[in-house]
Amino acid sequence: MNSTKGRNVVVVGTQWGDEGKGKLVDWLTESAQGVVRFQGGHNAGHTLVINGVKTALNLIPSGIMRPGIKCYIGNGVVLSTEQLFKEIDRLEAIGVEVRSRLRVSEACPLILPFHAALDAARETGRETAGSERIGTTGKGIGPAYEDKIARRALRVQDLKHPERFAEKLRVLLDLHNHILTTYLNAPAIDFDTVYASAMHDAEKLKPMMADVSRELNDAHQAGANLLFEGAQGTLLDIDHGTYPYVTSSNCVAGNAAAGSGVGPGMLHYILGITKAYCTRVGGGPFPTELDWEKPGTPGYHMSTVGAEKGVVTGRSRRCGWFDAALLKRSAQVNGLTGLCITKLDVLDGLEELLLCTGYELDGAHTDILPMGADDISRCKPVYERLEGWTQSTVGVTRYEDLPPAARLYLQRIEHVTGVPVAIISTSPDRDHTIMMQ
Ligand code: 2SA
Ligand code: MG
Repeated sequence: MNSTKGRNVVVVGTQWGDEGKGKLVDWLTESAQGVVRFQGGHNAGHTLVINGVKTALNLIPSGIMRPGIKCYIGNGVVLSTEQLFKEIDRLEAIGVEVRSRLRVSEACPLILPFHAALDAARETGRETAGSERIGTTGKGIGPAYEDKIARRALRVQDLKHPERFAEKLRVLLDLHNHILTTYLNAPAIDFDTVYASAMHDAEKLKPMMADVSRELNDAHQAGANLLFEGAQGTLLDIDHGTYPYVTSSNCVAGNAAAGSGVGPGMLHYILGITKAYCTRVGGGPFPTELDWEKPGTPGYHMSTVGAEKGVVTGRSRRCGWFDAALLKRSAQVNGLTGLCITKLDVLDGLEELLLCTGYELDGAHTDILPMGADDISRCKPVYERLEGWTQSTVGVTRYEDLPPAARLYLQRIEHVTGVPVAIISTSPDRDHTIMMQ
């Protein structure tokens, strides 16, 4: 996949996030020299387990856990310097050197305290108006991207110029304080506090500020293997997801190029990280959702055995059967080269497995997830029944050692989605991974 020089891999989530991208990026980093984040922000929660020790990352690329690997935060990421330094301190406290290895694009839009305030107030506003909450992480991601698109955002490069920063901040804060106090019934944010804290972080960030686009292109020219680490998942993509129940960035593979400043020709292998069942945190339609709160049910099994809790917010994730028709959409919009099936071991012990191969929508059959929440919420899944397996698959590292029913399950996924399974993960541990030939 990336063992040849100059071969770059994009790792994307194919469902609603939390497919296990962090583990795979860390694992693939063995044959890479650089890891790049290209969208999202500290709403991401990437968990890695190395020698039994668990580390959760939000903003910093998962490659940081391997000594010597360069890590890049591309222009497509919305950056909170406050969160970045919290994460750096946390990592440095456990002996991981970050500052000398991390490069942050000067073009990243900043997440500032009023973004989180707007995020929270908008969610409350939706509820008050009788709409369902989006179920955001409350980190200010959406409002920060709104400022970027409206061409008024403060960016990392503005931190180098205190006067320019103050001027732009004043305008932005006036606008948002007006919205907060007039329409959202929330208190105003104080200019001096935001400014002082940004200027304090600016000094610490300066040595890491970089022209990431240029550095990535140079590294590629020099023969480096790069890994592009997606956050969230395809069905949370602002265009291709279950709109409006989505995040505010493009999570699909194509954005690895735009969100980091490289050409699409530099993306050689698109690896779709896919959980062996489905989960979703936050609101929005989920055709194969099960009752995951009732003990003794398959949904409860997935929720408890899979420890399905949000890394950032601690919210319970909703659980359901594998949706191959959703995967078909994902394969299409990402141009997937191969799948990596994660958490297969969570299904151990389930008597029967249901696999969604299409839907009934308004009296007609469709074999691919339609676009947008309104149509998706009317989809009734059509299932194929498969036998489960009783043996444990935890820690299996050879395909031949998987129970025949587990192999059949994987083969059905390949067949229905049309994408080959390249990797199988059988526990959160770095080494519990099957690589297909
Ligand atoms: P936001 O905060 O504006 O990006 O929220 C919009 C939607 O995107 C979903 N979202 C996520 N879904 C899964 N995992 C995410 N990261 C954390 C994790 C989430 C957590 O890894 O567990 O801890 O709750 C993530 N980030 C955003 C979100 O739920 C909304 O549906
Ligand atoms: Mg996560």
